[in-house]
Formats: sequence, C-alpha cells, structure tokens
Amino acid sequence: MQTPEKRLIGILEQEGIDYILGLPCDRMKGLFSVLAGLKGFIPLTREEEGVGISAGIALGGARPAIFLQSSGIGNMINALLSLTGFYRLSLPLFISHRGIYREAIAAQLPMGKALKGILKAAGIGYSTIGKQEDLEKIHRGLPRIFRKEITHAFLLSPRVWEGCKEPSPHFPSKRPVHPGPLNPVRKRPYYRRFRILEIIKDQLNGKIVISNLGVPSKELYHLCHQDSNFYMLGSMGMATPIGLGVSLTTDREVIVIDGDGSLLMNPGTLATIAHLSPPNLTILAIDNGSYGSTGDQPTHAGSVTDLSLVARGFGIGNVVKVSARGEIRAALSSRKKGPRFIHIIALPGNEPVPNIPISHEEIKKSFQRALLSV
Ligand SMILES: Cc1ncc(C[n+]2csc(CCOP(=O)(O)OP(=O)(O)O)c2C)c(N)n1
Repeated sequence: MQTPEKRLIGILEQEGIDYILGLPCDRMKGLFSVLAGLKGFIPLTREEEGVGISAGIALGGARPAIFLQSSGIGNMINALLSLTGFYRLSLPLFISHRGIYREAIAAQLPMGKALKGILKAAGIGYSTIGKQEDLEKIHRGLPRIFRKEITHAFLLSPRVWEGCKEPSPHFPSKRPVHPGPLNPVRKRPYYRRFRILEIIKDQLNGKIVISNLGVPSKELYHLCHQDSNFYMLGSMGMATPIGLGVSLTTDREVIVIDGDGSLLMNPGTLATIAHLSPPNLTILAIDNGSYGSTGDQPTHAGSVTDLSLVARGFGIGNVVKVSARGEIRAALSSRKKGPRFIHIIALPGNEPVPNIPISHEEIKKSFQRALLSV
C-alpha cells in the first residue's frame, strides 16, 4: 500500500507543483525525509521567507507550495496578507496542525487552538485533512487555488501519518564531518549536543541559563536541572532574544544555549545584541548543522553558512569557533567581557530523554525566584 507521504507527493506532482518549500515539524518528519530528495525542494530558515520566495515563484509563472507547522503561521501572517493576498498570488499551504491530536507539548496548544480563527480573520480558506482518506480533498482543492489565484490552507492532523512505517531519511544521519567546499572554515565536529552539555554542565552551575526549545531543553533538564535554567517549550527563535532581555535586568552572567536552526530563523537579534552590547551575555550556539528536534533535517549552517562570520558581521566582537572538549571549556571560562558568541560545531543527533516533567508555570516561577534572589 502507498504511504500517505508518497500519496501526497504524487498529488503535488500531478497538479504541477514546481517548488515545495518547507520548515520541518516533528510530526511530519517522515514526509520531510521524502521531500528532501525532490529536485524542487527549498529548505527555509523561517516560514515568512517562504511567503516571499513563493510570491517570486508565482510571479515567474511557476507553482509553489509551503509545508510548515501551525506555529509557523504566526511568522507569516503579514506577508500572507500584504503580499500574497494583496497581489492575488496563488499559494497552497500545508500545515501540520499541532495541539489538536495526541499533543505532548503544551506550548503547541495556543497556536494550535487559534489557528482556524486566525485564518478566518485573515480571509484565508482552509480544508481539514483529519485522516489519510482526506488526502483526496487536496487533489480536488489544488486546481481551484491556482485558477482563482488565492491562498488556501490544508490543515493536516498528525493522525494522517499515524500507523505507517516512517520512510527512511533521505539525508544521512552521519553526514560528512569535514567541511564542504562552500564552507571551508567549518571545524571538524566531535560531539553531539548531549555530550557537549555534559562537558560544560559544571560551568553552567549557578548561572542564569536560557535554553532553546525542544530536545536541547529536555537534555539540559535531564543533565543538570537548576532553578536558574529557563526552559523554552515553544517560540522557536526566541532563546537569544530572551537571554538579551534577561541580561539587561541583572549583573549576573547569562548564558543562552541556542541552536543553528533557531539562530537562522531570527539572526537580526545578533545586531541588537551588538548595539546594546551587554557585558554579561554569552550565546552558546550549538551548531549541529540540523533541526535536531524535528528529525535532524539539514540547515544551511551545516553547509554554506558560517555562524561565526554571521555574528561578527552583525557586530559582535568576541566570537570564537570551537569543537574539541578543551576548547569548549576554555571558551566558556575565559574572562573576556561580553557579549560573547561561542560557536560550537557539533554532530547531529539527539539523546532519547523524556519530556520535562515540570509545567511552564513552575519553570517561570522558579526561574524568577532564582534570578531575583541574589
Ligand atoms: C515557528 C516554528 N517553526 C517550526 C517549529 C518546529 N521546530 C521545533 S524545534 C525545531 C528545530 C530547532 O533547531 P535548532 O535551533 O538548530 O536546534 P537543535 O534541535 O538542532 O539543537 C523546529 C524546526 C517551531 N517550533 N516553530
């Protein structure tokens, strides 16, 4: 029997979609491993960027489609209205509708619940794809989107992908560790994120730590929970901005554990950091060249983009690139004044740790207590 992933891609091919753009969701990782092998696939750094690229594709007479998670709609809405809708450019959206079916992450609920209301308020029509048989609705709906030059969203329940064997990933989990010709200054990675956190856990002790969403927070909780850790549970791209905000309110050292995918979603924050120049702020960018939490899909940091140069270019003076144990520890214990950007080149891969057992209210309360207590 055909998998739902293959069926959906077959429909897109039949309807003449030329480019598939996307930013992954954990609940569509099987689909993303198939998409990654397609010629017209464009991996995005931010969902909003996909709206602009799609507008250009449609202006050029070709057909785009974007795959995203419901949270990503929050990043796109202005461009969807003032660009795609305003100029009447056709755009089908395929949204992994989180928070409605067997949801383990509470932070997915607010956007998941608001999604239909947001689309309605924006005048964007939607069809719900609740189970595999509903995929035929896409077949019937796509021609109308291009005929009428409208935006339309297909809301895909995580249930659609359930019960099927996941296709094996197109991208090798063990990617070449040596730098490619496009990014010759990428260092050789030695460790996965979990091992790096293990290496530095004593150096985080007693510090204010802001941790990136998804598996990084779970790994940190598992290895070295303390009240002064703030675990993000959603809001991708906000770790470094949160750390910046906190650093303005305290003299204590603030360490952000961020990821390459999240930094690429919101790199402009590095310019704001350079502008404000908080001396107590350190960004630990664990660059595993992938969206680890959603299945290790490659990011551009693993191939063409050097985040050290990005940080320098945005005006941060104190930047180091490290990957070996001694280098990582020395960078973190150096007495140099911040803001510091410690770029750790890492291997892709996650430790299978359980979800964080404390609630978001508890995370906030104990973090504030720890932050304000000294
Ligand atoms: C706006 C938005 N888009 C997509 C996601 C799905 N998502 C959650 S974590 C993540 C990957 C984060 O990658 P990175 O920052 O590199 O950290 P890593 O897990 O690799 O350490 C993605 C794509 C999301 N939560 N929010």
